[in-house]
Amino acid sequence: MITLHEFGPAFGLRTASPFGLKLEAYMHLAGIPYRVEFDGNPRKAPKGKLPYITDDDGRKLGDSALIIEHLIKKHGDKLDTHLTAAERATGHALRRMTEESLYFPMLYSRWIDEAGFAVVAPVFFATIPAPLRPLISLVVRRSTRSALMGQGTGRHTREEIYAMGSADLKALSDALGDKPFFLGDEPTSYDAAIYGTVNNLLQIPTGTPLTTFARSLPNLVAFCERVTKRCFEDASGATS
Ligand SMILES: N[C@@H](CCC(=O)N[C@@H](CS)C(=O)NCC(=O)O)C(=O)O
Repeated sequence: MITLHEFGPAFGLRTASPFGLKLEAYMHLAGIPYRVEFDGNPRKAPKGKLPYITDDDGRKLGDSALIIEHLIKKHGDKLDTHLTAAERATGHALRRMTEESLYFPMLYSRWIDEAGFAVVAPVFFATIPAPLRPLISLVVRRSTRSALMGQGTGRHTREEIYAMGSADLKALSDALGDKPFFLGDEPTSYDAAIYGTVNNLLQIPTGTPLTTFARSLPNLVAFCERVTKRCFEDASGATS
């Protein structure tokens, strides 16, 4: 069975990582069995980032998009075969916007914004011995700040960063409209990807303008509830 290595649960999320949650949703929707091993250290991962998988044959694979490509080759394409080329293009653009644009304001809201960090740090660092927490906070925040500077988002003001993230959220909400899923009545791999990031944003009460704006978009909130229900709740309503 596949082992998914990802950051641990927090704030009611199965994993506080957008890309781990995306893979969990994808494998649930595609009916691919897996087990989870929680890991807090990306340095052991094949690409230095979490999540990664260890497949049945012991092979380790990093990057959620490459992992899904691998799963499709191995298990068949369970979610997207009915989509037209134009629908795939739309899904691709929305997924890229979510993962390569919206993700960075979300990262900023957790790690750099003092308001967000005050909420996440006690939970994310709960298992780290108290005397080590200040040092770990410093190291993680410094590396996140440097990643955000390199990518570009970190060069903007707080207001600009949240305006950019909110514009992405508004575009997602408008693209979804009143459909149950982004490309119609049934969930696709693109829904799994968008869900991973948006639900991470919605569930963590950072109190930042980005989270507040996300929570003001009823169709995106309902979309995430729908995917959670479809993937992780049994008939009694209990969450697995
Ligand atoms: N493109 C990768 C992104 C993975 C990623 O950014 N993971 C973050 C956590 S959400 C990480 O491991 N960060 C730790 C680091 O960069 O050191 C994917 O789709 O899996």
